Order: sequence, then C-alpha cells, then structure tokens
Amino acid sequence: MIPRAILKKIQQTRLCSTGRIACALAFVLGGLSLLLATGAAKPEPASALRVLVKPSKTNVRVGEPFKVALRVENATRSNRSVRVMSCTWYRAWNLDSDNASSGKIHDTNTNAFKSYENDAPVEMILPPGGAYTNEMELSLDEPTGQRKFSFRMSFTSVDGTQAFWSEKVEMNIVPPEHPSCWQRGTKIFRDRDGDGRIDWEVSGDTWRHDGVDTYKADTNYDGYYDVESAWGGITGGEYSHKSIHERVPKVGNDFVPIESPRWVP
Ligand SMILES: [Ca+2]
Ligand SMILES: [Ca+2]
Repeated sequence: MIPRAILKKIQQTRLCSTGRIACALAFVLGGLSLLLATGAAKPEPASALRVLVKPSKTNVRVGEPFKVALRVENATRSNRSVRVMSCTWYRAWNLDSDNASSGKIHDTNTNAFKSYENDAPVEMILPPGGAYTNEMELSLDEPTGQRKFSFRMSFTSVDGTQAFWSEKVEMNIVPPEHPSCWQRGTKIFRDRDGDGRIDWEVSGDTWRHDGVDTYKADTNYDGYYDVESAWGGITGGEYSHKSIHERVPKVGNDFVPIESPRWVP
C-alpha cells in the first residue's frame, strides 16, 4: 500500500512542463516507493545495481530507430535508492558503442536541448529485486560498413559518481533489399544508374575529419571511370581534378551492401 500523501507526490512529479510542452516521467517500480529527493545520494557498491538493456529487435536497418527497454535492478538484499531527473531522466544514461563516437548511433531523444522549469531529482527506493525501468529509442543513422554492431549502456544516479554498465548487446544490420551502395574498408561505391555496375566511388570517410577524399566517377556509365577529383581539406572545396580511364571495380564478396549515406550522390 502506498500512503495517499506519497501518491500525491508521485502524481506531482510525473509531469513537468516547459511552456506548453509536458513531459511524462514513465517509470515502473517493483515494490513501489517514491519520494521527492531531499538528501545527497549515498555511494553504492559496484555490484549494487544490475543494469539490463533489451532492444525491441536485434535486426535493424540503418535509419530505422529501435526501442530499448532499460532496467536498473537492485541486486542487493537491502533497499537501495536511485535518483533520476523528473524530465531529463535520459541524462542518467550513457551509450557506449564502436559507432557512438562517430555519431552514427545515438539516442533519438529530441527533448535533449529543452529546459524544463520543473525538472527536479526524484528519488526512488528500490527494495531487493525491485527495479526502475524506462524506455529509450536508439538509431543507427549511417552505414558502418559492417554487418553487425554492438552497444552497451550505463546508468548513473543523479549526483552519483559511479556508472553501472549493462552487458554488451549484439545487433545485426539488415542489408538493403536492392543495394545500390557498397562499402569495402573505408571506400564507398555507388551504382547511380541502377544497372548493377559500380559507377562512382569515394576513398574514405576522412570528410568527417578535415581530410581530403578522392572521388572517381564513370560519367557516361560505360564501365570506366572518367574523372578523378579530390575534395575537402582544411580549406574545403575541390583540391584537384583530372581525366582518367580506369575500369570500374566489380562488386565482390568483400563488398558490404549498405544504405546510401545521406551525403552520397
Ligand atoms: Ca551503374
Ligand atoms: Ca566512363
């Protein structure tokens, strides 16, 4: 049973607003006990909380967001408290992935830059085996050139110093049904006219890091590259441009079919 006074506080803390936007703190508690936070969080032993993250599916397409169930479980035999912000609860979570640093995978939360008037820490007392749960949406926005990727997530209580990490979650990337773009190493290849034959390529993804990339294009789709140009660098723009006559590569086993990155023509 939850005392009425506490229930009222729960209802008050479930909603907070910024102007006309209201955000709901969606949480479920095993053995529910919820109080407005007053004191500082106590340090927790490393094994005190078990963090579990479960994607709604493990086969995902590039650009198709997927939901991830989040669970912070009290793995001890005594009550534990965790604290999250009532509106910006997602700040308690961190994403670690091979592709997180490049920005290819991220959480799709669009409220991250909003400021909430009533955003406040909420303390939850978890009984043994009890859990704080929530849900987040992740998205792999750009192809990685791989058929798989993995990620893990951590939970850190408000004002806490310790991050509790989940196990690694392995994900498969569903290839496009009718590929017109492939990756091999850092090179990206395109079939722009849809005849199944490569007619464009770029040397790498140094475009992200102020580097210069080399582009080749078969402008008349006869199976031979005609133009080679280099773009990028600190000054940007076209670095060099020359005519070439070079047979286009054939799509082989080591070519990973990918969705066309947004920046590819
Ligand atoms: Ca082609
Ligand atoms: Ca040509």
